[in-house]
Amino acid sequence: MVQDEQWATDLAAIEEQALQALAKISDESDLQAWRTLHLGRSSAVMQTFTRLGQAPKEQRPALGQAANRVKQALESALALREQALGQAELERSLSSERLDVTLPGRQPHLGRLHIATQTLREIYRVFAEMGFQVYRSREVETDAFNFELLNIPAYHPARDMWDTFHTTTPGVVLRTHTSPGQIHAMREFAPEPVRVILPGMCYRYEQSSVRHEIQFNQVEVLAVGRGITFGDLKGTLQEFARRLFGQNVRTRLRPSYFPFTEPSAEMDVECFVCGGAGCQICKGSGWLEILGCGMVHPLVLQNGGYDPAVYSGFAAGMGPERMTILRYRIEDIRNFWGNDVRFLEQF
Ligand code: FA5
Repeated sequence: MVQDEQWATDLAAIEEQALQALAKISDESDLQAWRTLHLGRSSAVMQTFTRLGQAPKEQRPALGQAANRVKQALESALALREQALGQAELERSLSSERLDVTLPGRQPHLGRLHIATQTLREIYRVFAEMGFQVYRSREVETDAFNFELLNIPAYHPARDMWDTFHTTTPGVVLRTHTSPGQIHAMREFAPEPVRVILPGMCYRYEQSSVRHEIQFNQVEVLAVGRGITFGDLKGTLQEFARRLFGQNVRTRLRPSYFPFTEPSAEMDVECFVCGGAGCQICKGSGWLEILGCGMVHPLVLQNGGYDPAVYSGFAAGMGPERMTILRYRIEDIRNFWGNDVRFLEQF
């Protein structure tokens, strides 16, 4: 009986000590340590089961029950504590990470089309409406396509019109204009009619300035077929200008010279800034030059595979960046490819 009492006192002490320690625990890792210490294999309560064998036989069932009660009491106290800690952790994270769904959303940073691409797309749209398709031609060309086949022989002074980037391969250049694409397109389509625009980057070994870049886009226009006249050239380009700049825009053609067109001309539009009165942008003339053009030279037609006695055609070449700086009064053409987002974000 005395031994029995001693066991009961021991168990009560074990339970009390464990519960006191449990009450002080406030985080998950301490809880795990408590589990090992008070319910693990070497814990006092589990040791009691091991020691049961030493007790008198008739006392063993009562002692076993008492030890079991303490073990269960500790387990359920642990479960309650775990639950309470979990709840406290949930409340803490809910209050610290609270989402206010009524706050305005954060705008994602939207990219935009480059201003040159915007102008190019407008030009594509207008020519598509007039039945012209886009024809892509290469940026690295042979001397033959960039010059010779366009009626600009090696000795010809007109070569000075195009300052050229030569590559380390003799006879291979970066195209100085989109006109060599005329020969590629004609050779592909001959003897069928051609109605294409050829957009793309061109390169010139020039001193860059507010109006000149060493790389810039051009859009070439080419129509070849039977009975095409200078009237078709004028009508098409005038209509293009109206659709791009507005129905009331006035245009004029001035005689000019290009070795691959005869006759050749340049087209001006009335200055958008002063409406023709004369200002700084148009240098007082009231007009802005937007493109070079002319009737395809018979030699060029022949080089493209068309008999000039039967076929004729017109061609034009314009600079979208130049047109854009005039339209938006941009001070320096070098902004286009200078990669300054403050400039690009304005459009
Ligand atoms: C030519 O390059 C001719 N191939 C155009 C042509 C095509 C005429 C078909 C007749 C028939 P030009 O060198 O003028 O011509 O250039 C045409 C346009 O390209 C210019 O009006 C201008 O808008 C643009 N351009 C020329 N050089 C530069 C440059 N350095 N920087 C930016 N734009 C330029």
